[in-house]
This record gives sequence, C-alpha cells and structure tokens, in this order.
Amino acid sequence: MAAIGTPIGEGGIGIVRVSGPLAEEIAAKIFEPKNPVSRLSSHRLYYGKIKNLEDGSMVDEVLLTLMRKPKTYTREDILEINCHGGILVLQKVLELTLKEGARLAEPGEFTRRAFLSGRIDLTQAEAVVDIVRSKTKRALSLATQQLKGQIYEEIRNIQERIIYILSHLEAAIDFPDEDIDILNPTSLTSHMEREVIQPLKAMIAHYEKGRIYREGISTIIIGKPNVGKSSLLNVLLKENRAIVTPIPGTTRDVIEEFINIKGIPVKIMDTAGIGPPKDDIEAAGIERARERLSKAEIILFMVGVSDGLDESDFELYREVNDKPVIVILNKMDLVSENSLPIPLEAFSGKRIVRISALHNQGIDGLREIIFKTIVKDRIDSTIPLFVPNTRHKMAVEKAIHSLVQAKEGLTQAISPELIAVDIQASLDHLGEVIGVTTPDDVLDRIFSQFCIGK
Ligand SMILES: Nc1nc2c(ncn2[C@@H]2O[C@H](COP(=O)(O)OP(=O)(O)OP(=O)(O)O)[C@@H](O)[C@H]2O)c(=O)[nH]1
Ligand SMILES: [Mg+2]
Repeated sequence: MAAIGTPIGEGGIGIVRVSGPLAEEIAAKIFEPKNPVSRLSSHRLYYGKIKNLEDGSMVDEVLLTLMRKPKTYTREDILEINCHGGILVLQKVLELTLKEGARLAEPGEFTRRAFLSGRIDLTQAEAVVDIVRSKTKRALSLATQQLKGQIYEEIRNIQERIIYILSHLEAAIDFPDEDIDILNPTSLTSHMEREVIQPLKAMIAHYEKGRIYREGISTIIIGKPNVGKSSLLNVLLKENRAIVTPIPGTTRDVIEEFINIKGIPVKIMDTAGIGPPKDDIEAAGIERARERLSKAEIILFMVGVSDGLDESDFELYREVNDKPVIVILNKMDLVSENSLPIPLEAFSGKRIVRISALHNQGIDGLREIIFKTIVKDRIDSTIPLFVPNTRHKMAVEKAIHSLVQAKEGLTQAISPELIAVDIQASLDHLGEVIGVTTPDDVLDRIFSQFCIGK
C-alpha cells in the first residue's frame, strides 16, 4: 500500500511512502540511483531519479530509502521517496507506485499495520493522532508519554493483579472442598479495592486533565455590540484575525482560534455582539453566538466602560452569571478609575479584569486570570504521567463496574463461578484499552481519524 505521507501543498519536500512486500520491487523499477548498485542496502539514503516507465524520462530527483523488515514502523518493508514537493510531482510518483502494484493506503493504515503487527499497542497508535494534533508543548509531551507505552504498562500491571485474584477464584472453583483459605473474602476484596479499583479510578481522574490538554478549554468572548470583543481576540492572538470597526454589529460568524496559556490550549471564540439585531444577518449571528455560549466552559463577559452599562448588558450577564465568568472591563484608556461609570457591585463574586484591548494593556493579567480559572475549577497544574482518552475512560469505567460487582459477590459469598465471570469481564474491558480485545468497528473508528499516509 502506498500514500503521500506529507501534507498536501507546496512543501520543501514531500514524501511518498510504500509499505509491504512489493516495496523493494517497486524501488527497483522506478528508481535509478546516481551511482548504480546491484541491490539497495536497508535504511540508507540514496540519491537518484524517479523515471517515467513509458519513455524513461525523469519525473523528479529524489532521496530514497528502503527499509527492510522487521525494523520498520509497520514491521513490513517500507520505501520512502523524498520528492521535491509540489502536489503534481508527488501524485505522479504515487501513481507510478500504484502502477507497479501498490494499493492506495486508507487513512491511518500505516499505523494500523504497526498495531496489527504488534509493534505498538492501541494507546500508542492513538498517541500518534494526538501528537499530530497537539496544540501546545505540554499536550505534546503527554501524547509522547503515551507513545512510549505508559498507559499500556499501567493497564498490563493492573491486569496482572486481576489475574492473581482470578487464580484464587479458580482454585476455589477447582477445589471446592479445600475450604475458605483459598478464598478469604475479606482480604481478597480489600486487595481488589486497593490494588485494582483505586488505580483504575485514578486513571479516570486523569481523564479530565487530559481532555483539556487534548481538546483545549473552550472560552467564549461575549458582550454587547462594539465593546471590543474582536479587538481582544486579536490582541490575544497577536494578529489581526477578526475585523474590527467602529460600527456595531461587525462580527457575525463565530471565529475560533487556539492560544496557549502556560501550556494549556485555550480555544477562544469571538462572537457577534448580543443585543437587539438590526437585520436578519445580525440576528443569525446572535443565534450562533448563543449556541456556542451554551457549550462554552469559560465565559469572558465584556463591557465597554466608556459607555456605561445598559439593560442589555445586565440581561446578558444574568444569562451567564451562574457559569464560570470573568468580567472584562474594556476601553479603560477612555475613563479614569475614579470616575468609572460601572456599578461594580453588580458583578460581585466574579473576577473582574480591567483592560484596553486597543492599547494592549492588562492582557497579561487577563491571561493569568484565565489560567487561574482553569486551574481552580478543573485541574491542578501538575502533569500526570499519562492521560486516557474518552475511549479508554469508557472501557475503564466498564471494568470498574464489573469489579465492583465481583466485590459485592465476594462479600455476599455467591458462587465463585459467577464472580469469575465478572472478573473475566473486567479483564476484557481493560484489554479493549490496549487493543487486545478491541472489536473491529472500534478499530475502524480510531484509525479513520488519521490522515492518509500516517
Ligand atoms: N478606546 C478604545 N477603543 C477600543 C478598545 N477596544 C476596542 N475599541 C474600539 O471599539 C470599536 C469596536 O471594536 P470591536 O473589537 O470591533 O468590537 P466588537 O465587540 O467585536 O464589536 P461587534 O463585532 O460589532 O460586536 C473599534 O473601533 C475598536 O477600535 C479599547 O480598549 N479602547
Ligand atoms: Mg466583533
């Protein structure tokens, strides 16, 4: 199978990758090394050209590597052709490999093969997606830990402990007359709780942390038209992403971008000013803003201090004040603190930040407050060794459920056969996490998130 392994576009170089038994044969047909060799050595870079099979003309000058199995990503033979980039050249080279018998790879197929060949476990395969998508260095370091197999190790350890419990049960099943010693319910249940259930619960606690690093915290800027929402987005991003004008109702669509606050990816959304709409377009924009508002995790409620507050500010504030809100007083350059025309007591209990988006003042303070809000409400700032994703979390939850059931069974002294069924189920659920007992459709879903060529 073959694919273009680099993003589509004009890059400095682009890579066509082929994996499978035909790799070497394809290289021999389409590649002409500058210094002819009888046979390509493995894991070496060769300079030469890719030629058109019909007329022998040159398609591109390339650097080519043949990696013979088993020391490769997929544990199959892999051919990598570094071309000069340019989508036409890459496509032409890819076409040549297809003509010589390769098949176009499906999304994630390289990594799927690495998984199926046993080179990596499923959590490591998923880490590949996370690494590609990482938005901050810290998110990347978490994904890299996962790639090293940390989750795999932890799950394996816990499975070992469950197997130990299971062996006790089986002994009790096989030798029913040997009596209670094999199956001491009190010590077995406390062992289960301490060595198995607690560590699994700790994994789930890591999940929320990890989700934030993976997906970012969704943070929305809302307020009346013209208070300076788009100006704030732009200063946070340090680029002129959104249109800013003195005309109220400038922004209509939701604009979203990621910023990095101390390693936490924060998704910032700029929205249409909320108030009585002047036309249908503005009304549609407001509807979109409200839709996002309902799902946002942190709300930056902005007012323009120069104009004072009116009923539509208060109305909007009432809509959001039971959520994590940071009140932003913008345009502080226009008024002095002493003559602030804002009744601050209306926002009692909320964090209030004074800024001037236009003059880039108070922005570092705002970033700090956003960080504090995230850390206080959701995560402590220590980095866990590994973090499960939603799929892992669901499987671990099922495992815990089975284990709790088994524990109850033990205390109620029901027959060991029935308890063993629950214990076995917990092992299977944990097997799903690392890909030992994962059904095919789940695998399909995981690998379809990859780009072709990964
Ligand atoms: N003096 C001053 N003007 C500002 C400040 N922030 C924004 N403005 C001005 O206020 C006007 C509106 O700014 P925008 O950022 O477009 O406001 P908005 O809230 O996105 O407006 P809509 O998209 O229409 O809802 C522009 O003329 C900005 O230059 C500020 O801190 N001080
Ligand atoms: Mg705007």
